[in-house]
Amino acid sequence: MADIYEEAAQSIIEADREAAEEIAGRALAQGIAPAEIMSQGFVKGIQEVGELFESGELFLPELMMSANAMAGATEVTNAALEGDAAEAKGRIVLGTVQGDVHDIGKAIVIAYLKANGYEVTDLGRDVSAEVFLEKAALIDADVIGMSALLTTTMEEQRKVCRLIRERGLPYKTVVGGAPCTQRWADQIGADAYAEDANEGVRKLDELLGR
Ligand code: B1M
Repeated sequence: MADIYEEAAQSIIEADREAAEEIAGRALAQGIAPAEIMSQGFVKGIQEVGELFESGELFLPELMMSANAMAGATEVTNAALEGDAAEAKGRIVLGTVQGDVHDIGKAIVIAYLKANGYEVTDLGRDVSAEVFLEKAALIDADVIGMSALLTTTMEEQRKVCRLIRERGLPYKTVVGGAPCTQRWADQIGADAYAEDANEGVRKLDELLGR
């Protein structure tokens, strides 16, 4: 079993999308849960790539190719997570904040929420505070979810929370992404922080009393 996790991580490090998709499919066929092959395999790979990038051993074009391989693996595992809930547990709009294009983690969170009975509207990436609020109003959302991967773009989460308070809007807020913490969520007045996709589902269940 450990071998396939190692292979998964390696396919991301080698930026081999074809291999990543094949390994994801093989893992699912072997009965490994989508969450398991993601967290024990592919995510380990992209984390290592991030570290290599940070230490200057890897450059942006290579990082982009690894991200592309990661997107391939995510598509395969997310497809296995499609939910068929008869009645939605709640309505969520979720996007990556303005100035930020990191959306791999967001795609995983969305798949988990859908698989667990939530109706999710994906706002995409580089989403401004006003667009979060407009779209939330449009679908009468219960929750606004915001993903931020850069220390510079986290501030956008604060902005959305502030506008909600200033305008007296009814939405709950959940924040996530690598630089975010519970402390940050408390500081900006977000209703919840989720470290990963599983916790995202758990926090929403708690927030909405499900
Ligand atoms: Co970028 N990048 N990147 N990058 N990139 C990071 C974030 C970085 C930490 C890498 C590093 O230096 N070690 C660093 C940020 C440093 C900082 O701010 N402190 C960085 C940088 C600097 C940059 C650029 C500025 C590089 C440049 O241009 N010089 C640039 C910025 C572009 C922009 O956004 N404006 C950039 C670009 C890119 C790519 C486009 C090449 C690519 C993204 C492709 C894409 O997403 N489509 C990329 C990637 C892949 C990364 C790393 C390597 C991996 C991110 C990832 O996908 N992780 C990343 C290093 C790292 O994070 N270790 C890095 C896997 C994913 C499953 O995890 O996204 O954390 P994550 O999501 C998790 C949880 O966080 C949580 O659940 C998810 C699933 O478990 N979660 C939520 C996330 N959102 C949530 C929302 C929720 C709940 C939970 O509810 C609302």
